Amino acid sequence: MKKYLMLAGLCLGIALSSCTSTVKEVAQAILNTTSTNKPIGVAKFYSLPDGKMKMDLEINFPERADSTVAVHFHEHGDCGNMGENAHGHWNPTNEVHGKWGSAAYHSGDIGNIKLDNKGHGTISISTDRWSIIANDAKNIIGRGIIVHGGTDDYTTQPTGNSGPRVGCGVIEAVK
Ligand SMILES: [Cu+2]
Ligand SMILES: [Zn+2]
Repeated sequence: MKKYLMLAGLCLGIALSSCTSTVKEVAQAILNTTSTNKPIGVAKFYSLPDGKMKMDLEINFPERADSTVAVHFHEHGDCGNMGENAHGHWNPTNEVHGKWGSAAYHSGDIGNIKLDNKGHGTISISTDRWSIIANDAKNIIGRGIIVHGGTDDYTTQPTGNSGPRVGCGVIEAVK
């Protein structure tokens, strides 16, 4: 009996320790301007205990102070050619472009982010549309993140008419 109790205690201990270590950063993207390759933000991705993933995106882009920028995940993790090499919106579920959380949208349609008078803005999103599992359609590793110089109208296909590609980063695994 005593042995079983000890075993139960041990299992509980393991469960607790795995519980406290589950919210860990698993991926990150450093965003730079496409024109001068200057840092303008960072996206950090976390695995949550419920299997979802969370992104904390922070933008510091003084040149774009008091404006709204649109952010999307694009297909390719290549920021060359002023961000054009990132290609179109990443769309693993074959949906139309749209507003995050609406009836249909691309899995990287983060949408518009308002920047304050210093060019600072943040957004946090938790979703089951992303993973970091190799060969999974939902795998975000290696995708591009594009910051656009205009606003996403959430309607125009397939881009939201979001304007030029002013910032770019690549989602990379954090070991
Ligand atoms: Cu875009
Ligand atoms: Zn889209």
